[in-house]
This record gives sequence, C-alpha cells and structure tokens, in this order.
Amino acid sequence: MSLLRWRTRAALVLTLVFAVLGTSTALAHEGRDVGDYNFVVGFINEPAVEGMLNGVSLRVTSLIVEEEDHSDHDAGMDMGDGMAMSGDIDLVSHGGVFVDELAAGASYEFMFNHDYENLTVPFHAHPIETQGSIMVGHEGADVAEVVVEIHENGFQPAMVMIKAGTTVKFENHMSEATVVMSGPLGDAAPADIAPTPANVVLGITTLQVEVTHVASSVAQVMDLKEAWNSPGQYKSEFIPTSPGAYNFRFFGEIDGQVVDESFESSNTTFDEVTPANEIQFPVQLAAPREIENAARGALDAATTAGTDASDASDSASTATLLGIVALILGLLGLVMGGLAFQRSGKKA
Ligand SMILES: [Cu+2]
Repeated sequence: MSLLRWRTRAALVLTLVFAVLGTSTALAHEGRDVGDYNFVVGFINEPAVEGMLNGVSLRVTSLIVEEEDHSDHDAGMDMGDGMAMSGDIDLVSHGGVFVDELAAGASYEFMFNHDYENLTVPFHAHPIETQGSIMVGHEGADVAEVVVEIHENGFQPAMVMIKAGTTVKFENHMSEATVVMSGPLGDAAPADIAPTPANVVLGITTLQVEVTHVASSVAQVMDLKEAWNSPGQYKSEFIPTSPGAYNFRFFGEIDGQVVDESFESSNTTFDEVTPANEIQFPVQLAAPREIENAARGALDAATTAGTDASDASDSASTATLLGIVALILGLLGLVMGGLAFQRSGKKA
C-alpha cells in the first residue's frame, strides 16, 4: 500500500472521528455472539425519545473472525490481496474483531497480525462512549507493544499507528469497569469508509422480536423486516410511548439454528427511552401517557360524581313518594272526618 493511500485513509478516519465526536450523543448498541452469529442490538434511532417513531434494530453477521482468543486469530482467515481482505475482517460490528470487559485497573491485549495490514480498526468503549482507531501499516514505531490507556475522558492515545505484528494493550485507568471493543461507536459508519461487511447475514425471515417495556411488563411480539437500504439490518418499527428500559427478545431460527436471546437496555448496552420533555423547547408538553392518565383520573371522578348524583336523586324521589303518600293519607283522613261529621249531624 502506498503512502498516499495510507494518508487518504487516515484523513477519512479523522473525518469520521470528528463527525461522531461532533454530534456528541451517546449512541450505544449491544453486540453479542449468538451461536455462529453476532447480534448487534439497539434502537433504530438513538438516543431514543418517548413518543417518536423508532424501533428495534438488529444487525446479524456470521462469525468468521475469532475474537478474544489471540492464539489462533490466523485461523479461518484468507490471505487475499489489498482491499478484499477487509471484507473478511469485521471492522464495523461492535466487537467484530475483539471485545473484552475490563475491571478497574485491568488490561487486555490484542495482537494485530499481517491480516490487519493496511486496515484501520476503529474501537470504542462503553459506558464512557468514546472511540479511537488503530491504523496498521508499514509506518509507525517499531515496537512490540503499544499501550492505550482508558480514562473517563477518553482513550490516550485515541489514534494509534502501528506496524503489523504489534500488540495493543488496553489499560483501564478508571475506578469502574469498562467494555472495550472494535467497531465504530455509532450505529453505522459512513458508507465510503465502512462498506457492507462480507459476512452480513441477508434474507432472514424466520426471526421475530418480543418487545417488553420493563417497568410495566407490557410485551408485544413484532415482525422483523430487513432494511431495504441496509443489508443485514433487521428492523421492527414502533413508537415507544413510555420512557425507561426496554427488553428485546429475539426468537425463531437462522439457517436451522434456534435463537432465543434477550437484550435489555442499560448504561452498558443500548439506550433507554428518554422522556420527551427533556428535549422540548420552549414549552414542555405533557406526554400523551400523562394526558391519558389525567383523562382516566377525570373519567373516574366523573363516574363517581354521577353515581353520587343518581344516589341523591334516588333519595330525592323516595322523599317525594313519601310526601305524596302522606298527602293522600292526610286527604283520606279529612274525607273520613267529614263523613263522620255528616253522619253525626243527621242523627242529631
Ligand atoms: Cu459497542
């Protein structure tokens, strides 16, 4: 690879890094291996906001690159030429190349062998939502190991240039655990820098998702449809009408492999749904859910008032009836008295 190409690539990556940092929103997805596949799960749009069209996003890739185990990461990799090689290495999925959870003070090492030559490997960490990139080329320091420190405010350094064969050691310098993994931080990298990986799994029609709003335990099964403009991404659109954590349970099968896997939003996985009024301006509106609750309360009050009113009218009509009866009895008494007087008069 020529120096020029290397520089072009570096420029592209810098552009991406700044574009992502510039938006400064915490875009989080959870990546996990499910059988022979890797699932990357999250909301279609993050941050997810209550009352706005969103949905379940699932990206499925098949596992052809061994992760975590650096002893045999040559296995299964085809030494192609030039650009074609990037197709075999999953640089875009969360954890497509490596992923590790680091306790406070712990470290993780990954050796970038010649398969990574001329590639730029983006990486990021949760829940600090920071990212960096490793460029593997012919230039760079001639050392066996390069250290990347993980701090609350990001990676140090965030941009690493190494030669093939160098081990990168990630050190957690924070007081909390973190997850460091390959892949860009956001949902999707620009197409010019991250072409559709060769190992995406297309045309799955045998998976469904059960969406649960955790706090209320309200659940619904939805169909997953492959996004027409994003091969290997499966979506199920819905409008989250309550804030908080959601659980996505994928079930069915892929190519005969049974799938039943749950993903729940949290600060180390994918975003929870934010109440809408947090981002409303200038007037914060009541959420439809609050209006509905208020309406339900008013309806209850009206029903109670109605019952009271009919109770009152019941007792009122009872009183009227008693009054009429008393009146009739009174009249009857007068008539009897009159008759008795007449009779006594005739006798006299
Ligand atoms: Cu991630």
